[in-house]
Parts: sequence; C-alpha cells; structure tokens
Amino acid sequence: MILPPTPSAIQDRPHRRLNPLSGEWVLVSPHRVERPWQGKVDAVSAAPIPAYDPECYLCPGNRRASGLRNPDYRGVHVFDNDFSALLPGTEPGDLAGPPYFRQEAVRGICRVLCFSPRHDLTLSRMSLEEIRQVVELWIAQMRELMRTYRWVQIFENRGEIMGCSNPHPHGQLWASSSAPNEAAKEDVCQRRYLQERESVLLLDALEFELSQGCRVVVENSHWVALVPFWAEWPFETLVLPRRQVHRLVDLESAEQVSLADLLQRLLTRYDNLFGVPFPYTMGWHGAPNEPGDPAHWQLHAHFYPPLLRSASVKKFMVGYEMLAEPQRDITPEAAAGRLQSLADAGAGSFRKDADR
Ligand code: H2U
Ligand code: ZN
Repeated sequence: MILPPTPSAIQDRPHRRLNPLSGEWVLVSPHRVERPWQGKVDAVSAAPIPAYDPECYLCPGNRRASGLRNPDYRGVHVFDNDFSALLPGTEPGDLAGPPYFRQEAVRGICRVLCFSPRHDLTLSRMSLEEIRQVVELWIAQMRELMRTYRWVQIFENRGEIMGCSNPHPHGQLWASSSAPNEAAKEDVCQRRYLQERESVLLLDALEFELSQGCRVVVENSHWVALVPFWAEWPFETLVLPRRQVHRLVDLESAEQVSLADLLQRLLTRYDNLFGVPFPYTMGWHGAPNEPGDPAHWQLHAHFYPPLLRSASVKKFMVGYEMLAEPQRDITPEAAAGRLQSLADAGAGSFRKDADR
C-alpha cells in the first residue's frame, strides 16, 4: 500500500486532495481559517418543540396532504411519499433521440421513514434500542426494494438550514431502476482500485486512518466514524464497518446494535459541536443490485453537515465550488480534532469539552 503524504507537511499551505471514492479533487486552504467573517448569520430557532404536533404530517394519527391518515404507530413507520419523484409504473430504458439530448426513462419508488412517534426527538436523542429499530428498518426496506431496483438511496435530511421544514425525526428512501451519479462514480472508482491494487479502497483507507488516528472521531468494536482525508464539508464524516460488508442487508445483528451505539455517539458529538441539534444530510452507499461480484464495494454512510464556524454560519458551495472544485478552509485534521474533544455520552445534553 502506498501511504498518503503526512498531513503535517502541508497542514498550513494551500493544497488539493483527491477523493478516491468520487475521483474528484478538493482544494484545502488552511491559511484562510482566520479571515474575518462579514457574511450572513442566520438566526438559530430556539422555539421549544412539542412531543406531538397536531399540524405535523408525520405525527401518529394525523392526516397527510394526500388525505390519508397515519396509523397510531408506536415505533417506526413507513409510507409511500405522497409527492414521489419516481414512479413505479414507468418502463425503464433509453429513449430515442440525438446524441446531444440523451434521455432514459426511470422506474422507482419514494418512501418516508418515520424514526419515532415523538415529534420532538432527533436520532441523537433516541435510546439505543430505538436507534437499533431505525437500523433494522433501513435493512428491511433495502432487502425488500433491492429485489426490484438497481439502487436504493436511504437518506436523512435534517434541520431547517438543510431545507427540511419538519423537525419530526424522519428519513427517506428513493429506489430507482438506474444507478444515480454518486453511486455510479463510487462504483467506477472502487472497481478500478480493486483492479489496479487487488485490495479494497475503503479497507485500505480505514487501515491507514486507524494507524494514524488523527481523523478518527468515534469507534467501537464493529464501526469507525472519521473525517475522511478528502472531506469537502467542514465537519463531514464517513461511517465504516471494520470488516468488508457489501450492503446494509449483510450486517449481522451484533453489527446492527453496534451501529446504533456509533450513530448515537457521533450525532451527540455533532450536537455538542455548536450546542444545537446539528443539521446534516446523511445517507447509505452499498453495492448496487447488479449482476457480477461486488468485491470492490465497502458499505459506508456519508454525513454532510453544512455548518462552518458556528450554529448559524452555513457553508455555501458557490462560486469557485460551483465553477471549479470544492474548497475548504479548516483542515479535515483540525475538524476531527474539534469533534474528538467533545463529549459523546448523555445524548442531547450538549455537554462540551470532555475526553473522547
Ligand atoms: P423532508 O425530509 O425534506 O422533510 O421531506 C419529507 C417528505 O415528506 C417530502 O419528500 C413528503 C414530501 O414529499 N410528504 C408526504 O409524503 N406527505 C405529506 O403530507 C407532506 C410531505
Ligand atoms: Zn458513498
């Protein structure tokens, strides 16, 4: 294995790092961290959230936009999205047209996954057993839909700042007959790495991360959460199983319990970072449902939090990022250091500055 450069050699100078999962570069500008901030500061909403909201379309017993009523559910609850972006009836395939206007029909289904009947909770503040049930739900949905669809994107979009207007703890899934861009890039990159090096990209990266330790945020017997060497978002993390696992459905029950523990601890650190329920988009990537050996794939979850330097300063991927390539100021090592210094016990207590 060829080792990446030690971060210390470039820690305070502009440099680019390659994301080997996407094949794309990110520009790191650590010297800009101290630049004065005169941009937008969003007000952080502090209104108390009730345990049940009669206006919420996810709370038990309430009516949704479609007119359908949610059951009086006690644990997790799934329903087909009333405004699905993908539809099951469509016949997938290439559509005729000139080469510069290529299009294909796509078949799919979208669902909303309620994590809890409690309107006021977040994943980070749910009990280990409740989080384990969410893990079990993700796996059950994946098992069902992987029979029909090529890709099942499970994700959670959390927080007003991410455009998620409803605080009720929930995620979504979109399953489709085609593999979307991010899935396709990761498939190509991991396949090429296996072909060229006869080893698995994310297992090699994890081994190196564990030997260095500087970007590791939380670990337990089965899982590791770290700020990847190539992270684009300031406090981005990657959640990886220690052994090779192709898909969520391959997780053993001990690994599912242990994942609940890791998620609770990671999300508590996120909440403690700026003392607010932390906004993020997270989602799972595993081997697509395609013929052939998925030997190049390692299951992982991405957490992409948008916050930059406080609870109210959001990082926008605009300007150079839209036209050239993503850029970050704080290094992944410094971001991991901040997350390492926070408490991960006492979910939701927003305690700061404890030992890892
Ligand atoms: P967010 O995760 O962005 O909050 O989206 C929630 C989803 O819930 C959104 O995709 C769906 C929206 O289409 N929804 C329903 O299915 N029924 C409703 O009554 C309102 C919202
Ligand atoms: Zn991924």
